[in-house]
Amino acid sequence: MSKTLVQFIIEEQRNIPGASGDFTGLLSDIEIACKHIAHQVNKGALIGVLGSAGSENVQGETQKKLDVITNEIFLECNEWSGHLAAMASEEMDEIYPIPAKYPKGKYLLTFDPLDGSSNIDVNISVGTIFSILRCPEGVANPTEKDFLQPGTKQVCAGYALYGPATMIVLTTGNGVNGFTLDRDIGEFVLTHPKMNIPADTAEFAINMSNRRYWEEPVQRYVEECVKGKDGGREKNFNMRWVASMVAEVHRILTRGGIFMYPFDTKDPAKAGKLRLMYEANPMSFIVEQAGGASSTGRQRIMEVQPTNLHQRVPVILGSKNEVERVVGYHSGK
Ligand code: AHM
Ligand code: MG
Repeated sequence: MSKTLVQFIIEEQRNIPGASGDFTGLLSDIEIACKHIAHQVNKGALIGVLGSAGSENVQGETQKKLDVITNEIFLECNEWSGHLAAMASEEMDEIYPIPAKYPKGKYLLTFDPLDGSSNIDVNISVGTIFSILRCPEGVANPTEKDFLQPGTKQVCAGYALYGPATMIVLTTGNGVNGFTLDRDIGEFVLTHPKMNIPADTAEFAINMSNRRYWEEPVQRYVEECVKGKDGGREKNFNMRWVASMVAEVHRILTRGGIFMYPFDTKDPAKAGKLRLMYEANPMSFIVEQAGGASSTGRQRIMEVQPTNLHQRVPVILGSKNEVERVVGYHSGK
């Protein structure tokens, strides 16, 4: 019989002295939330959940109905069990302390409940991204500053991909494993053990419509990829852009590639598009654990000291040798 996600985590936790079972319980709640979200995404128009909610999130982005619904699902599935001290979401202005009627736990959870939601109405893959941090020692009522830990402090990071199959891919700092939802038994089962990103690739992903706003190092790198063998590279490159980061990272984990949402001057007030706490850090942890690399172009993403819950960062991640090349261009090589 195939190993289920919960069985996998229980077995992994047995190797950690003093593990209390809290973490296993938390992951099991997250898994249930992802099953609920998969159901909503899967039913789509049949249950009237597509389209705009008519509201904006803290980032000034129009929320889809499913952004709001999936955020509620994540809160509801994770607030009651006593494993968390607080949560923070891309879709909420402030952190969400665990309500007083529930016991509090030792972990903090950050999440983007429905990443790539601009794709939802056109029936293209979307995902959920999450990251687990420890609540600082002695803090009973965490505030925003308790969340501002660099990515290197993450205990676990994962994503759910709602594609042709629904998957959860996660790391606890001991490699990356992928689980596929078997709808016949209602469980995620281990289908992609020890995922590994090849160091070399001939595939890049970037939103080319932003080209005129990029900095010179990214201009140079992409120009070289486009020219391929005619421009000094040893191979020709292919390009993909799904506009769903989860689908993009999953492709890279499966067959390699480089993904970039770099700094651009389109809106100089923003350091990038993607959010450090909900997107960049968890994806960087996963990518590094699979043998890839992740950088802003100037710094390892997981070493960025967060200063704000909703801050944005440039993201360049994927196959190690290509990421290192782009980083090299940023340092003038
Ligand atoms: P979202 O969290 O509002 O969905 O935004 C994040 C998404 C990523 O999944 C994707 O890589 C990027 O935005 C696509 O941006 P663009 O539409 O500029 O190509
Ligand atoms: Mg997002």
